[in-house]
Amino acid sequence: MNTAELLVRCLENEGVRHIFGLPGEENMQVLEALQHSSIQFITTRHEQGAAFMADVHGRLTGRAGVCLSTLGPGATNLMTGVADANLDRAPLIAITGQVGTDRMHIDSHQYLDLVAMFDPVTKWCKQIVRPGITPELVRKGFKIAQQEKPGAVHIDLPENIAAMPADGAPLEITDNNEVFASYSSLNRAAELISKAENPMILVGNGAIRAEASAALTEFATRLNIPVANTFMGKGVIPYTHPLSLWAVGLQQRDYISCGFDHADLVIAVGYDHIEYSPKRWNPNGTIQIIHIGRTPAEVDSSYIPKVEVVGDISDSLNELLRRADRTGRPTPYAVHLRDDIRAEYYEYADDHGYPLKPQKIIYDLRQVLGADDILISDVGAHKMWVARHYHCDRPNTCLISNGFAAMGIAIPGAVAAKLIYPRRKVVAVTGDGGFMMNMQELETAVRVGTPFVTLIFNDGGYGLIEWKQQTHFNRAAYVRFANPDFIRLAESMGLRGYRVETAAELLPILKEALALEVPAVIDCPVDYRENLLLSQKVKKISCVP
Ligand SMILES: Cc1ncc(C[n+]2csc(CCOP(=O)(O)OP(=O)(O)O)c2C)c(N)n1
Ligand SMILES: [Mg+2]
Repeated sequence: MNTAELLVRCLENEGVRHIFGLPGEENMQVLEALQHSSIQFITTRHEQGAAFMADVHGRLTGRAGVCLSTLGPGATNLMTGVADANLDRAPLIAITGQVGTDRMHIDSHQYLDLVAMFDPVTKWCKQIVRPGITPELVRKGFKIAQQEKPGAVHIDLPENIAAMPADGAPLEITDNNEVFASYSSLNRAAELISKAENPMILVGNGAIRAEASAALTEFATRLNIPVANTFMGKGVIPYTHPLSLWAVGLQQRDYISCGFDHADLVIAVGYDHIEYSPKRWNPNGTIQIIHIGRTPAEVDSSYIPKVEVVGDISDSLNELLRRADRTGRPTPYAVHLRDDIRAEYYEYADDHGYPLKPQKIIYDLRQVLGADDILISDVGAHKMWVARHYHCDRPNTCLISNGFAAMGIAIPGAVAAKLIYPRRKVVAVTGDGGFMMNMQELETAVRVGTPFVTLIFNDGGYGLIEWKQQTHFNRAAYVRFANPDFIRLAESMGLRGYRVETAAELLPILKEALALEVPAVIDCPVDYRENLLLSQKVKKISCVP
């Protein structure tokens, strides 16, 4: 056995079923070892695609997704997806090939110090400097990547070490690091909850990772406290629940801001500042805060919790339920607010405008996707509309990159989602800009047999930036471009392509495309005049007392 083979055994031991990557001379030993393994190697068309696939794999399963590149340019290509996993708190292991240890000290073809390079975009990075340390290094890497808050880990394998004889075996996995909140923190929090006039719950991605949906829904229902969730907290409580105030996170005021205006206590559950700064909802620091999470609160002048309840989230919520009492305390403002938010959602259900309004596209998408189906959003104006208008019944059914927010994640992400859940419908929603960043992975999708639908919001430009430029400068610059014929492009790679010519066509096209056994691309012209109209509308929101 050589080091590469031992590495592969260690990956099998961690339960790895897929590795996403691109071959190179310096990772050939690993590829060779994978031939004798139960792990499926998915060859991608760009290392960035491989990293995004591992990123989404990690986010959907809670177990680290694994990607592989060669040294130098392969590794630099990998970085964006690795950074995305790190800031989106998705467990990921990035493995890179490297020159031999005999030529790192001199000018060497394609050599870059990859451990130094990955340091700022990972939780931990190490080189395998001796064959025998592989089992410890891999176990430690997975442990760090998967523990709260999860993120990316980089392992560098020099080619001469990879080929050396290796002894040893994978280590036993004993990840058992449960943490429970103290009774004193629970008692103090319960007292605040019992006394508050207008409490509100703000849920973030930590609650999704902790699988705390059931406990949270029970907590909110029994105490009658309304719930808003961040983009990455979607589905933590069913959107049909009478206390659900849907998503918060538009970087300007929105209906939900009225909820915060009324609130005297925010119970933040698994909330992560990276998504939506507390300065946005508590600018003066006047709202009392209870922090409930698996890790202590981040420091922020707008986020100074009265109590930090640090431990397993479901356990904390269940314990709080036994201690807090809000009998006979209704939350009338939440009812008005919910009516306003819902009215706006249904306003566009039958809109016939062409190009289609973003609200209408997303309304139709919700009609064709079931509770367990998965939407993966790219980054741009379309993401804002997905976040605001696509509502979920269950966690992890709408994935939005809102920590790193990298364009280009949706298509590779959809490949990973479909590999994990072949029976669920998967839709990648993307802008025309983000589509062109990683559309080469559509060939990967055809080759590995992951039929999903890519829905392009076609506006001929970098819509979100145009929206912001118009808001700040009253004009736009350098944001327009020309697109290829997306249908012919898709067909040339073996996919089906559709172009939406009227608003009424979208629904039947979506249904047809989702029933196919090959991936499909839908080119949907979008009316982004709605972007500025939304900005104007939210400015005028006045909060009814
Ligand atoms: C990799 C990357 N580059 C640049 C940005 C900055 N950025 C955010 S949204 C956006 C425009 C997105 O355009 P498009 O994909 O067409 O989506 P649209 O906004 O038009 O819906 C840009 C350039 C980013 N988030 N990620
Ligand atoms: Mg665009």
